[in-house]
Amino acid sequence: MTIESAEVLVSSPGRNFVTLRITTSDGVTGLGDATVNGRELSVVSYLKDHVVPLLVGLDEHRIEDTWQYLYRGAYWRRGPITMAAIAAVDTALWDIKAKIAGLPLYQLLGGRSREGLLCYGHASGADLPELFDSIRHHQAEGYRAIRVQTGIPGLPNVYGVASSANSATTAEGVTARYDHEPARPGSKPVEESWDTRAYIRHVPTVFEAVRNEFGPELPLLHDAHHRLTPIQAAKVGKSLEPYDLFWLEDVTPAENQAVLRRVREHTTTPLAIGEVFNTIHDYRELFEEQLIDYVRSPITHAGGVTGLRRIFDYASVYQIKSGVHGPTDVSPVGLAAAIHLGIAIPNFGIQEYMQHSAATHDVFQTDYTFEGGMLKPGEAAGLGVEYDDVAGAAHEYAPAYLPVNRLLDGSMHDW
Ligand code: EZ4
Ligand code: CO
Repeated sequence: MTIESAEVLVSSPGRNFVTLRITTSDGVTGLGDATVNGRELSVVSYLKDHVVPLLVGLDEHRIEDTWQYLYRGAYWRRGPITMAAIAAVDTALWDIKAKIAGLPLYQLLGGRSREGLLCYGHASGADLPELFDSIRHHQAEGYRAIRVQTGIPGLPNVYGVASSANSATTAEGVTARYDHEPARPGSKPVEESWDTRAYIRHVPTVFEAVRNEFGPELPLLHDAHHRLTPIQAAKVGKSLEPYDLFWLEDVTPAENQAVLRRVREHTTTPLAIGEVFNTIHDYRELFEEQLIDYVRSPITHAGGVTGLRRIFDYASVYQIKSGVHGPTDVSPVGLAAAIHLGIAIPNFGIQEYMQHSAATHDVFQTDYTFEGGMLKPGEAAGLGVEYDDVAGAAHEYAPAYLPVNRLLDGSMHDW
């Protein structure tokens, strides 16, 4: 059998998703997620104009060879657009292979290594009462690990905090108060503000209050979202040590990896990095010098199941664990693939899970479950995701950008 066709499906059930569907000459279909939040159409073109024509006629079982063909064959290596396109092809081919085998994908990846994937959700609040309310709301939904982000006194709007702009009532009539995921429809990015000194003063007081209210056991996470210099990162890591974080994420932009040594010399707070990384090469220094504890890359942005599994195997040599990115801009296809991989690998750490909207699940019907704070794959053959063409076509692409970030004097800063 061979690959007969491949279609690039764009749908926007509240946010934009790019999905690749490959069909074999026997009529077996497979899905892959190619969504790059805020830059979606560049992957659509990469796939439609440059990848789909190459796929037709290939043996759908040759997953590794197809990966190498697209990676080495592009000549222009790495990068989020290329690696998302390769990820979509790779995931769709794994979906097809597992469907042909009549097995859920995780069985082809070695079978179960655990009962379910411990997940964390995103709690946030402009102030402490709102934050506590959000943490309780997440606990009531079953979450057993929680990311904490709050407003900072003096700053009008900050990353990770649900704001009035995105707490509007959705098409389904649900008030998405805590679904902050930030690419907002519109022709220009929203502007957020930042003051590093105010953040450094405020963040330990938040974790002290949360520990006092919720006790020592609850695993807590926090995302610094690439905003600190190494010495500032060291200071924040140190100041949070008494509150025993599960991890502190993206402390610096991490383009300068060697300097993370300085952060490590100063703090034992575990570090998670990599949601914007896309290849195994991006992790070499971080792994070999044991500069991080958790790997953040998702299947969608790191070359698919094949790319991410290789990264996790490499990480395991250094006792580094998975902590896969799972915001709502990774589609249910990308999330399902992460669940199959996460249930199978030996070095699973935690899975981020923000929960997609009902409108998103009308387009992507999934068989994974979330219960007692754990995600579990379903038992359908393949990835266990069906794409509904009618529901998908009802939501046209709408331009949307991630916010940009400025310091109080107007300078551009990392978002
Ligand atoms: O900003 O997914 O840990 N989660 C994050 C996310 C990212 C968005 C970018 O598309 O940092 O909120
Ligand atoms: Co993050």
